[in-house]
Formats: sequence, structure tokens, C-alpha cells
Amino acid sequence: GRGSPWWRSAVVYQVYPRSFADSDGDGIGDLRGVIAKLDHLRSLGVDVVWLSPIFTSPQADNGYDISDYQGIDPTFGSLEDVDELVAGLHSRGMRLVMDLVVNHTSDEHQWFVESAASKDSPKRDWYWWRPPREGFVGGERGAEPTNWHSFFSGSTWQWHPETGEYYLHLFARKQPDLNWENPEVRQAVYAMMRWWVARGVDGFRMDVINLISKVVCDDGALPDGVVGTDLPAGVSRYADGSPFYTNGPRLHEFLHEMHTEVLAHGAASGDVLITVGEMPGVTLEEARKVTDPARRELDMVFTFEHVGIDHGPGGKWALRPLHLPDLKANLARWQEGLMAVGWNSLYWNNHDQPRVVSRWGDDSAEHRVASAKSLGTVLHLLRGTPYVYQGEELGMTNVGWSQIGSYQDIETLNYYSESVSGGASDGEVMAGIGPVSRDNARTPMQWSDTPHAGFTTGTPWLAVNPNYPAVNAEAAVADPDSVFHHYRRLIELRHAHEVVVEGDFALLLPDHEQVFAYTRSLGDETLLMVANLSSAPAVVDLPGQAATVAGTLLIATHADGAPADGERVSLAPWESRAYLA
Ligand code: ISL
Repeated sequence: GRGSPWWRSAVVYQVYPRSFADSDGDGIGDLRGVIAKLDHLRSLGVDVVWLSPIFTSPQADNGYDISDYQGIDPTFGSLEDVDELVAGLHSRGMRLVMDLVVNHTSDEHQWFVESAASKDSPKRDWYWWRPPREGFVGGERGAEPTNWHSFFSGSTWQWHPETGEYYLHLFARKQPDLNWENPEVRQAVYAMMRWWVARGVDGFRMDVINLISKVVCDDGALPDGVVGTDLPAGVSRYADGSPFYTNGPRLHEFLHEMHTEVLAHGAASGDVLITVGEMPGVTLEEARKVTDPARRELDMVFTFEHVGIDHGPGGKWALRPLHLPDLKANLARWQEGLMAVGWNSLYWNNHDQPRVVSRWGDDSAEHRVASAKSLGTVLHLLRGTPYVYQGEELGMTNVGWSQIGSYQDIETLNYYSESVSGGASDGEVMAGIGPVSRDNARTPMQWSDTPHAGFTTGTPWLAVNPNYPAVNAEAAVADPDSVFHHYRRLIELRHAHEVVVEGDFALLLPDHEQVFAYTRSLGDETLLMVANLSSAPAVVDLPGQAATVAGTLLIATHADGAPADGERVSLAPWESRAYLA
């Protein structure tokens, strides 16, 4: 509605700077590379750029391990480059969202260095230090304070012989968790956020922000996870600790405090900031609380339910083929659940997820373009704020290497070592890694058909996907039927039609195994989206939709699509259309 915050009609584009554009030939993308490509983003029509971390970092997790929140890693450039990026975006009518990674720091952050120096350090309590389990010698198997399994394999506890205690790291051992129970930690984070806001940033994407509050027992101990059978063989001595650090007891209190201390004051421009909390394990009920404007926490969250919908019993490393009705039911549940109160973020891809055209589309030469377009249509006409991950607008695909030596992602490498040392064969582990490794999303952006896809004049830090001669930005921009121009039109539709932004959502054909169909309605307008997400033709009857299919065709994948016949719509493989009446 009128007077609603600017970000409700915005589309966000994620830049993963290491893989976006390299200006100096060292093989790693950088800020001057991003600055050089702003017109690509402007012609796509996005409103906001979310930049993955560019801060000083040992790069153990590609910048999600920060050693100085107010410094820029020399790999990426300088503070002056950030200022120029902000100015370049603002002058083109776009805004900048920074990545806020404050569940953990790097172990090379000065805060941790001081904390680790001695048990009496004034900063000792800034992190989670705990003694070895009673009856065990520190460092030996089983002595860890809890049995939790790390997101990046192994224990969540690292033995520190110098002070005779363990520290907690939910991710890599170079990513110690900050202790948000300590008010000094929280104030230091808020001060750093205010510094970035004063410098001109327009918002924050908050890394794993629903993991900041942990369950602490009265005696200060953290609880053990229940040992189950759901962990792969090699890791079965660990348990799932997530109930004790996901959506923890003080999460809403901390987010509200952050709102009061920082977010409520708005951007330097005078506008409201935009905030999105990355929340693995978030439930709809928690998301509604976080995004209820009256509670003053965050604007939206990244849920993980839909990107877990094809996980097998072994988790993300055992992807199964998508069962479309499950995906539809899940997205519909979130659409409906955040309709009256709260707001959705909409995404298929980011730097942690495999490429959607390979995962749920068909990346063969025959269907790549149509399937990328139809998946885009399904997402972009939903209610919420869409996020486009770099290369998604080109229909970039998974690379799916079969040799572990090709990969660099720490999650992938640690999982490989843990599984192989637990007795799994290289072949079976690689069969799991290929379709889902985060490196699928991290191969360099494909700009042109020149060597290394025009990403760098040097040697890229991660190999370019060999399909770049066919899949690249230069070719896509020149071709009016490309995925790029389809995404550009989808973004235009959101800007042009209030029904795309605010309309109520209703799912059609919930059980259909090929077709995703829904309506959006606002006042007397109805938008109908119908997409065949399969490589076979489909014919559907849409009860009550005769008027909409006779309305204006807003966007379509196939120029020569069969006209609708009453309520009956016939769709070619991967064909989609949206009508407005
Ligand atoms: O990638 C994942 C899917 O298995 C998750 O485990 C992922 O690590 C989780 O979604 C949190 O992601 C965020 O925090 C991590 C960082 O590695 C990711 O890149 C970031 O998006 C730790 O900072």
C-alpha cells in the first residue's frame, strides 16, 4: 500500500565478490570489478545490491571469517573503493546491503586474540570457553564440552592447550562463536553497524543471525544433543546440537535491542534500512515474530525449508529428485503464513546453494533457457522480496566436478575428509558432492566468450564453468529471448503492478506433479501464473480462471504458445505464462 517501506517493491541482487569480476588480474574478483559492472545491474533493473563479505579476513570461509569488521581485505580493495561503490550505486538509483557476520568472528580477530590470551582476559567471556568434560583429559576424544556436530564437520569445540579450555565454533575452527550473552559484545556489534550506516550503507543481510542465542544451563554448561541415527556413519559419535542454538531463548530480545540501538535510526539518506536475517532452521512461527513490523526486529528472513525439500535422509549430501507438490505446498504455506503479518524473502539461489536450473530445471541445451525462465517466473510473481544471485539471470548451471581436487569450499572439503575417513568410498562421496557443493554457485561469473569468460585476465581462483562460450552475459544481453531479458521483464512487472507486490496469494492445482499455478489478487485485479516445470507437455484445467486466461498476457516463455481454451491451458515443456485480468 501507499506509505509502505520502499523495499516491499524492491528486487535484490547478490554479488559474491570473489567470483564476480576481477579488475587487477590476480584471479580473484574485487570491488573495482563490481564498480565496473554496475551498468549490467542497472540494465537488469534491480534496486539493491547485497554484497557478500569484503572485510579483512584470513579467507578460511571466503570472507565469512572476519578479522576486522571496519577494514577491507586487500584482496578486494579499500575503504575508498567501498565509498565509490556506494556512490556509484546511489547515483544509479540503487542501494547497498552489507553482509553482517556476527554469530562468529575469525580466530584472528583482535577480540578473539585477546580472549584467547588468558583465562583472566577482560575479553575472555566474549566467546564460549568451556573446560573439558569431567573425567576426560583435554584434547582427547570425548572430552569436548558437548557432543555437537559442526556445520563444517567434526566437533563444534576446539581444544586450546595454552589455556586448558575449549572454544565453541558452530562452523569452522577458524570461526569462533561470539558470546551474545555478554552485553559488551552486543554493544561492540551495534557500534560497528552504526559506523557502516554512517558511511552510507542501506541495510544488512545478517549471517546465521538466528544462531546467536544459545541455551545455557544454570551451571553454565551447554546441553548435549540426543544421539540419533540421522548422522552418516563416520560422524555418528556426534549429535545434532541445533535445538540448543537455533531460534534460542534470547533471539527476539537481541534483535529488538539491535533495532532500538541501530536499525530504528534509519539510513544516512534518511530512508529506512532494509534488513534480512539468514535463518537456517527458522520456523514459520518464528519468522512471523521476527518480521512483524510491530515487534521491531527485522524486515524479512531467509527460510531454508524450501531449499531442504529435496534433501534425502542423509541430508544435503543426498539430494533426491524434486517432488513438485512438496515444493508448492511449502512455498504456499509461507506465502499464506506471512500474508496478514510479516514479509517473505524469495530465493532459489545464493552462494551456498546449487544452481536452480541444474537442481530443479533442465540444464540440457534443449531446455536450459526455458526452464531457467519458468523457474524465475514462479519465484518473481510471488509475494515478498525476490533475490537474484549473480549468474542466475544468465541461467548459469552447476559445474558438478567429479574430482575432490577441483573443489575449494571448506564445507565440501571437510565433509569429504570426514566421510572418507569414516569408511565411505571416494565414488559415493563425490556422487553426493557433485550436485550440491557450494562451489557450484561460486564458479566465476560468465561475462563473455573470451578466455576465463572475461572474469579475469589471470588464472581464476576457481575454474570457470566450461559452458561459458554459450552461457555468458554478452550473448544474453544481445539476445532478446535470453534468460537475462526475461528476468529484466519480471523485475519490471514488480515495479509496474501493485498486484505483484501486495496481492493476496492462492495456490491452484496443489497435487499436480508438473505444473505450478497460483493467483495473486488485489482489489478487482487478478494475476494468474501457470508454469510447466517438467520436460513433458502438460494440459491443465483451471477452475474459475476463464476470465484471467482471457486477460492480458503479462509475460511468457514461448512466443508461439497455444491460446487458452476457456479454463484449459496447454503448455509445452518448461513453458510458463502469467495473465492479468
Ligand atoms: O551451506 C549450508 C548448507 O549446508 C549451510 O550449512 C550454511 O553454512 C548455512 O546456511 C550458513 O551460511 C552462512 O554462514 C556460514 C557461511 O559459510 C555461509 O556462506 C553463509 O551464507 C558461516 O558464516
